Amino acid sequence: MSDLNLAGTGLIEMGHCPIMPSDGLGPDHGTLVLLGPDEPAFWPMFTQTPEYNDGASDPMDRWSRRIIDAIAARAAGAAYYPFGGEPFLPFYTWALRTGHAWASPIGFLVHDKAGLFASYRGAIWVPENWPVVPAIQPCLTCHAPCKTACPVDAFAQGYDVSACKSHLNTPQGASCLSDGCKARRACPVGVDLRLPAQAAFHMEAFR
Ligand code: B12
Ligand code: SF4
Ligand code: SF4
Repeated sequence: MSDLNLAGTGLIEMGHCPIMPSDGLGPDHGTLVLLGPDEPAFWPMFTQTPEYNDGASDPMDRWSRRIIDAIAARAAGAAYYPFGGEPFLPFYTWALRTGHAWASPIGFLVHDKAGLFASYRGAIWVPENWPVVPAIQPCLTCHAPCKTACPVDAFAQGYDVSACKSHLNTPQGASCLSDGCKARRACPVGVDLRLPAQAAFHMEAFR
């Protein structure tokens, strides 16, 4: 197996999976390496970047393209992104295929290290076949506090996005906005990795 040499990029490998013809990408063989923030070091590093400080829109997506395009060029691979508008690439499905993320009881992905704060900044395609070594799903031995932590029960049936957003716009929703989704925060996996400022940045973008 090769190494993408991610040192100093602010990113880590969140898992990798074989590419499949049904993925609809150019290449039909090789491996997709999913990249995510190297928390908790990521946030203080990101806030020093030109993209965070230039006042233009979508700073994290622009930063992701700059860094991940460079990693792909170095690896003689190709870069793919979860953002950029429809049609979205199937990152959720790819995450499941890595064996390091699963559908949690509330539907969001849970990762073996990042827990419910799993998120992906991009994926790199490399031509080699990297073996997949699955981890053990943490939910198998958990009493699932994620299921009851949402104050408006937004996960009673699927994910009620409008109930969630309405709550975020009330004074009672301040804690979700400033510290991140209470349901995601209830997950014990990766609890030491999370910085409230990073969660607040994403919640503001979501709202
Ligand atoms: C559209 C979208 C949303 C929509 C969901 C609308 C809906 N009900 O479907 C909205 C805007 C509501 C949303 C919200 C959030 N999202 Co979102 N979203 C996406 C996005 C861009 C596209 C999904 C898609 O359509 N894919 C296309 C299909 C073809 O791909 P697929 O993998 O085969 O699709 C599977 C999933 O869509 C899944 N699925 C179906 N319905 C839902 C609903 C939810 C909520 C989830 C998680 C999955 C899911 O089933 C499909 C088949 O397996 C993905 C990125 C991506 N490219 O996939 C992120 C993504 C799923 N979201 C993500 C995140 C981080 C969030 C937020 C937490 C943002 C935030 N605050 O940081 C919020 C949730 C708010 C909260 N309470 O914290 C992460 C995953 C997080 C996780 N742990 O599961 C992703 C992967 C983006 C990333 N860069 O990492 N999101
Ligand atoms: S709180 Fe427990 S059940 Fe819920 S996603 Fe985290 S590990 Fe899984
Ligand atoms: S952000 Fe708050 S209201 Fe929205 S789903 Fe999470 S816990 Fe519920």
